[in-house]
Amino acid sequence: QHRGREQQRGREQQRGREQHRGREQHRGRERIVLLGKTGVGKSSLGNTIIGWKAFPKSHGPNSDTSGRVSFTETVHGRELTVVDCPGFFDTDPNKVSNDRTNILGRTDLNCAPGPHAFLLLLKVERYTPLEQKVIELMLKYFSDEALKYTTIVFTHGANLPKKMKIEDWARQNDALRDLLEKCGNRCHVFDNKMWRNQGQEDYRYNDRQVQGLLDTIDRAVEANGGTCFTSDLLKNTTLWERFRGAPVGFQIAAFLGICEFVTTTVDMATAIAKMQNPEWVQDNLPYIGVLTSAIQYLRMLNRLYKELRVEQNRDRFCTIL
Ligand SMILES: Nc1nc2c(ncn2[C@@H]2O[C@H](COP(=O)(O)OP(=O)(O)O)[C@@H](O)[C@H]2O)c(=O)[nH]1
Ligand SMILES: [Mg+2]
Repeated sequence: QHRGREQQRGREQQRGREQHRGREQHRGRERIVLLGKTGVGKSSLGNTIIGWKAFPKSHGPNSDTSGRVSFTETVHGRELTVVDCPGFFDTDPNKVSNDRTNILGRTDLNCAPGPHAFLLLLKVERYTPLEQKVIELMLKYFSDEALKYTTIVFTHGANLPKKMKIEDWARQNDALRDLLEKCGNRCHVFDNKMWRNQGQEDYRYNDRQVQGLLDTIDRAVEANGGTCFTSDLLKNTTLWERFRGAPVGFQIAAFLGICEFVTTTVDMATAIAKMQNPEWVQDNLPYIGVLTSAIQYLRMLNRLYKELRVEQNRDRFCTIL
């Protein structure tokens, strides 16, 4: 019995050490990506987090892409790399591909092998249908996997009614509530201008919110098995697993591609057989007939698919994270 207890204690110690080591590993360096419309306060939040004016403020409504995009600083005992992604979510859907190279380029360069957290920035303001549209757009961009790493951060916290917590404020709006739930209800509020100094309330003080935010990120990273986010392409999955995880449209297209290959081959085989041995073709006409109908059917499917693709290109939304 005594030995049993010893073994149990040994196991617990081992588990504790492993957990500790896991935490240490990602505490070593956390990579955070800031996302949101121009003017929402990304650069300001970056500065609030790292504690000095590193990121330049944007002037005017045009998205600014100049200036350094990442800074590394020790904050509350963690080494943080904060990456600013200017101009994301400002643009119309037609520019999605530009944004895509923009964000993936930046996160790849500064965030290898991947970020630990996406901070999706929104303002505390009245939500008009236009803002709701932006939220819908954000949800379109983010895969479920990326949402597991996402925390919503509200800026302009001074607009938050007195004594109200940000969660309660956000839940009043359907689109925000939906977004919040998809992000595991992770959300924080800052006011990059007004909450710089400790006030009467801890809640309305940026430094406290930074601490809370970093804890939230830690918890999310832990829940995600201590790993950072990597896009599906980087994951070590078999071709079959990838195919199974692909959108249905892709699966159908791939299937039709294989069909097209088979139909061409059967067409060719029949033509060769006709040349080499017309009698054999005559004898097997019923079978060849069945094959030919099947081919025609597949061709029709393929035509349908091509039309579908034109339709798809018209609306070029895609999940990019
Ligand atoms: N009152 C207030 N102003 C803010 C806040 N965050 C940013 N700003 C201001 O909003 C403007 C745009 O901020 P910036 O950080 O450059 O936005 P970015 O384009 O998302 O990087 C600047 O004039 C900031 O001073 C905030 O929380 N409260
Ligand atoms: Mg900026």
